[in-house]
This record gives sequence, C-alpha cells and structure tokens, in this order.
Amino acid sequence: MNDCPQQSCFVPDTGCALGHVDLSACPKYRGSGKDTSVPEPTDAVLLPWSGSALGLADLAFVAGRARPRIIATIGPQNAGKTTMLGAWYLLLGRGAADLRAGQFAGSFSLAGWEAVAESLRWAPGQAPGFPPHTASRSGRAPGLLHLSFRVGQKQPVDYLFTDAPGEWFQKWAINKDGPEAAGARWVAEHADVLLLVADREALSGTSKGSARSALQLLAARVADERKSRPVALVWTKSDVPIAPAMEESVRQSVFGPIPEAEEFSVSITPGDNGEQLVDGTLTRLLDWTLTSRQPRAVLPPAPSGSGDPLFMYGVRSA
Ligand SMILES: Nc1nc2c(ncn2[C@@H]2O[C@H](COP(=O)(O)OP(=O)(O)OP(=O)(O)O)[C@@H](O)[C@H]2O)c(=O)[nH]1
Ligand SMILES: [Mg+2]
Repeated sequence: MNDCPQQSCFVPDTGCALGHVDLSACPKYRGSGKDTSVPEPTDAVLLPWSGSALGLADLAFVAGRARPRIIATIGPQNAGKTTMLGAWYLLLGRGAADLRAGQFAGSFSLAGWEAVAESLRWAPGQAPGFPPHTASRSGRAPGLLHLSFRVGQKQPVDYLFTDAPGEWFQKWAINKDGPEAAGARWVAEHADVLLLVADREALSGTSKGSARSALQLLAARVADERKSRPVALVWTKSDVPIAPAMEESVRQSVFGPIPEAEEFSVSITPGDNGEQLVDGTLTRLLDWTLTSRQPRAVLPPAPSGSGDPLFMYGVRSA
C-alpha cells in the first residue's frame, strides 16, 4: 500500500522520494502509521529502490547517471525469454562470463533477478525447473531488470533487460496500435538491442504451422520498427530438433528484411547436474547483446589542400 500521494514515491517499500529519513517530517506523507510520537533512533535507512523488477517510475533513479541501454527480448508466449534472462543471471553469479562489457558492477533489481532465476537453481535433492509464465499485467511497460557493468576504472554502464509476457508481442505483431500492444510498443520504442526469440519446440510441435506464421508476423513487425538498431535471431530450446525446411523459412523471414541480423542458438535444460548452464553460446549472446551498438554515420573526409586542420575547410580545390 502506498502511503504517499506522490506518484513517484513508494514509501514504505522504498525511501521517501523527498529524502526525509524521518517520515513524520515529510509534508506529503500520510502513512498508515501516522505516528506522531518521536521514533526510536535507528541506523536503518530505507533505500530508494526495493530490489524488485523496476517500473517506469523507477527509471529516473537508474537513468540519473546516463541513459541506460535497454535490451528487449521479443518473442511469443512460452518461447523461453524469461528462462534465458534467469540463465544469464546465474552465469554472472558464477563469475563464468568473460565479457567485453567488463565486470558485473551492481544491480538495483537483485530480488527481481532472483525471482526469474530461482527455479533454475540446482538445490540438493531437487531438480531445477523453469520460471513460471510471465503474467500479462495491464501495465504499459514490462518488468525491467537492471545490471551494470564496468570496464577497469571507467564509469559503469547501466543495462535494463525487459521481461515482458509473450502475449504482448503476439498482439503487437497483429496490430501495433491496439490498446493491448501498449507494453510491446514501449519496448519497441525504447530498446537499443532487439532479440527476436524463435522457439524450436513450438516450431516442431503439433501447431508448428501457426507458430511459424506468428513468428513471421513478429519478424516483419520487428523489421518495420527497428530503425537500424541491432537485431539477433535467437533460437531457444536448441536441444529440440526441428525440420530443416522450417528452420530455413523462419531464417528467410528474418534475414530477408534484416540481412545484417545476427543468429544464436541457446539451450537451457535442467539435467542431472548443474553444469549445463555454463554454455558458451549463452555467454557469447550476452556479450554481443551488451556490446552491439547502432551503426554510426560516417562523414566523408573534408577535401583539403593542406594537412593543417586549421586550413582544411574553406579551401577550394583547383
Ligand atoms: N527443452 C527446453 N525447454 C525449455 C528451454 N528453455 C525453456 N524451456 C521451456 O519453455 C517454457 C517457457 O519458458 P519461459 O522462459 O517461461 O518462456 P517465456 O518466453 O518467458 O514465456 P512467457 O513469459 O509466457 O511469455 C519452460 O517452462 C520450459 O518448459 C530449453 O532450453 N530447452
Ligand atoms: Mg516470461
């Protein structure tokens, strides 16, 4: 329950947005514990974040340093998007990932990451499972999971990974302006890198025909909306075999309109030991995701009769 009328303040889950440590001094606070007695002195301070997945109201807090890079995982329902995020988190936790983006430098949503990765963990006497289905909330933005990475002593770079329900993207593929596509529209508009997830299990199952047309629609939508941002086709559940013709037709629907797209295949299968998460492709995909950038415009060199930068411009070539 929110005890503050301000939209950007989530007391008592997080600290006071106006910075009051003693809430009774805050002019806006109208908490349930409207206790006017002097509180016991304590060293405990509420932090400005709760650790859960971030929402739009929390973005200003993360974006204070610099605009975070947003990584979108786009794919149909049950495609393995949340599983992939959880597996990345476990990889980082093991320190197994050797990334060009640098070293893990913190997260404001550790509890959110734990929630997606919890079921993938190997507990003694209990086989790891998969994360639960991501519920389609009425929200206009997905749950955002935060990570930051730092190279050497440089400023850390913040990343937000979207964990959105597949239904959003299926509706967005059919009608991008529909009210139910608001969340997917947000993702498509703000993402810096787009990962289009193709589910090999669905593409080889009984309803593979409809899975293929849904994915082709989604690929066409991504191609329309991407505006030169980097895109990767990510085959999930690569342990499941699929017909070569099916694979080829999905590939064509992605590489036809987006020839420069990258392609990865990942698999996260809970087996008899906890080791299979250390998969080279998973690390390579994370590495690519964190470091790929939109191509920059290359300016033509200035025609110049002199090597001196001061005289480079304004010189008419004879
Ligand atoms: N065989 C196999 N199955 C997988 C793999 N990864 C995920 N799965 C299965 O796919 C199911 C869905 O995975 P999720 O990660 O929840 O899928 P999602 O894309 O987040 O789905 P929504 O949240 O519903 O949009 C899991 O319950 C697993 O059964 C894999 O690598 N191999
Ligand atoms: Mg999910």
